[in-house]
Amino acid sequence: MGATILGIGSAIGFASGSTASSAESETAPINLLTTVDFLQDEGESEAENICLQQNSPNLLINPSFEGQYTTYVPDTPIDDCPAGVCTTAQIPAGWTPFWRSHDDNDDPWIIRQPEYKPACIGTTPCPFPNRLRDGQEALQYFTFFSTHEGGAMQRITVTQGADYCFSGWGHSWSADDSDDAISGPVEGELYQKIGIDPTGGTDWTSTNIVWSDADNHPWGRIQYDEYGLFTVETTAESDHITVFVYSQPRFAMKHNDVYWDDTYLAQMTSVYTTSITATNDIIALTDITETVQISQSVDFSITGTGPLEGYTWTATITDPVGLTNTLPLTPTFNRSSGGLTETLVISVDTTGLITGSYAADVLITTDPITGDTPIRVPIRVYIVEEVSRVYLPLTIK
Ligand SMILES: [Ca+2]
Ligand SMILES: [Ca+2]
Repeated sequence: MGATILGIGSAIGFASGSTASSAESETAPINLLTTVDFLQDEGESEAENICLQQNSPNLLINPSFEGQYTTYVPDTPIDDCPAGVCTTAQIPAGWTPFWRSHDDNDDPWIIRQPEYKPACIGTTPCPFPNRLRDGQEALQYFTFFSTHEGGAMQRITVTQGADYCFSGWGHSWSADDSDDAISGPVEGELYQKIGIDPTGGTDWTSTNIVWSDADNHPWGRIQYDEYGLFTVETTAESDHITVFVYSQPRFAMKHNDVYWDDTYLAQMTSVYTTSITATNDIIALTDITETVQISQSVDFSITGTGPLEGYTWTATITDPVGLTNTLPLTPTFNRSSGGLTETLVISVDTTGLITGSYAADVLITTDPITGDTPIRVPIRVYIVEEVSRVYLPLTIK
């Protein structure tokens, strides 16, 4: 009398599903200001600020450049600041200024140390309301009849491997006249950008830094006279990251003034959704004298928005849930881990098994974890003395 195997197996195909776009790189309409003979990007609207859509607290200290501004005292003395005190750099709490020092071999108007100050000069209401976006102060720095390369930075503790989004609002006033407080008609081609060093370094010249607006110009984009949104995203490669606001004008102007306000650093929420449809149905019926590879396609899909590169899964065998009087089963995998398009095939070898109920669960864990994972796939094998019933669907691959 030959024993009969009623078997269940599973094969899991990982489909990439809809791989939604990552960072929106939509370019806002180009407008020509009537007073400035230069094209500029209006920037994204607040509604498009992806950092605000992450359900994350703002991780920055003093993100709106508020409160008392104090004299910058570098940790190690620098030549630009006699006696180690930078009296012309008045800085809000939480932020550290940076700039390229003047090279004495250059003309005197080339790359000077900017002066830093509160845009509203500590006065409420702000006497220059167009320079304020949020709260009661904004960061202002400028060079007079000269150019600069500089900005401010902040280093923050984060979770290594998580994605972060940094946004900030900025604009500038670049003009060779003081007839009004708007840029042009002669202007200095003043660029702005923001960045993240995913390694947590504080060298603002580091090539590790991921910059916004890099597709426009290495120095960023021009954002004259009214606040525009700058955003950048990256994955933390350390337990710290450093954020930067940056500017550089090409030409010396009487006014090369830069304003920053209302920044936000968010840990980006995983917006993947995963789903798996596995069945407990018996899918094969065979005699023990036949050696069969029992498998079943199980649909596993990942959908949603967000960066999907680097998404991986790992499969492990674990004890079954909710069963008693079963014997342990040891399924085998074609691979125990993989990426989006790599298929997991679970196989069960029934050779030599005596009659009885066998069970194991396979746990599939994804990285990053999504809302529906880990996923538990039950594997059940019943070996009986003889065939008494046939279950459908019958699928043998
Ligand atoms: Ca502010
Ligand atoms: Ca002007």
